Amino acid sequence: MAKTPDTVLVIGACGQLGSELTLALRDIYGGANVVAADVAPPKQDDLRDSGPFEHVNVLDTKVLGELAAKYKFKQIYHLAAVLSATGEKNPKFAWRLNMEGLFNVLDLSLEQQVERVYWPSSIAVFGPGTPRHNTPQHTIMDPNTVYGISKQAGERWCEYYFQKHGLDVRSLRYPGLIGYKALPGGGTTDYAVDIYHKAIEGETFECFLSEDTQLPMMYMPDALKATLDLMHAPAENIKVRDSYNLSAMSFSPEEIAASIRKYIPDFKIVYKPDARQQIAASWPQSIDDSAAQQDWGWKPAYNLDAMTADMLQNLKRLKA
Ligand code: AKB
Repeated sequence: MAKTPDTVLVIGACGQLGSELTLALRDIYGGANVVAADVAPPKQDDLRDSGPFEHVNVLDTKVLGELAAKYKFKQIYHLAAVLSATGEKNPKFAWRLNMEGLFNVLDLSLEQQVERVYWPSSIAVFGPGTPRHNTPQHTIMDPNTVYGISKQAGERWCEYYFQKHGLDVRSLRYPGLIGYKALPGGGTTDYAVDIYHKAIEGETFECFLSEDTQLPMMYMPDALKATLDLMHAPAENIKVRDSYNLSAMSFSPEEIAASIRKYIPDFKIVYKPDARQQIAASWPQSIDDSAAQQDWGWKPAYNLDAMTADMLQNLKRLKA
């Protein structure tokens, strides 16, 4: 007998990660089986035209319940969150959206017997007391942004729902994510996306971090691969039930600028660090992801120069 395809819900489907992950999931499960949900409709034609969209605020449990009754989801990817820099502007709202949103999804998943849940964590769970180089999977975690605090608490709740209720919830601690299809919003690592856009437009880039601020980063195709590999791994391989460290590359603004100059020699960057500098200074510079390598075979494909070549080529094509 043919297997019924999984129905999948992506909450936060129009964001930087969501818009690409939704398309990748539609390739796997079929467009009609992957419901994109967000507070505003998709801007990208391919996302709008490839499957259903539902207007959803993750704080609205009534709408979430109606949606689950209508589609009978087997998997939920809950990506909606207020990121690090925006969170500092309205900490109470960031806490409410990030925590209450997670509880709503976890409880809905239990009620509706959803088989598998994905929820992203971040390097923001680490703080000034964390070892900054090759940060281990288990170590001191003293986040000092509301975003980081909500991600750390969320990790504990994911593990709790797994231990107490058997809910198969899985998570990755993403570094800064870089892609050409959608812009990020409100993060400390966003500069590493904006810089490519300015370079292509022939403009000088004003960087809000200082030139030597090293941060862990990842190109979007690797982030998609990691997410799907984690979600498709057999449950017995998933040994970490709070969130996996995940790593691909680390670089500073001056290093990404040098990488861009290999293709655009007259590219210019100036440095005007702002409040985001302090957030970046509290985060790790590099991450030890050996648990992800061992448990489900994680291996990134892109380094800085490979990412730069691909980003510039695709942005040139899109802006032509
Ligand atoms: C941010 O900068 O807030 C995010 C993150 C590292 O989680 N990109």
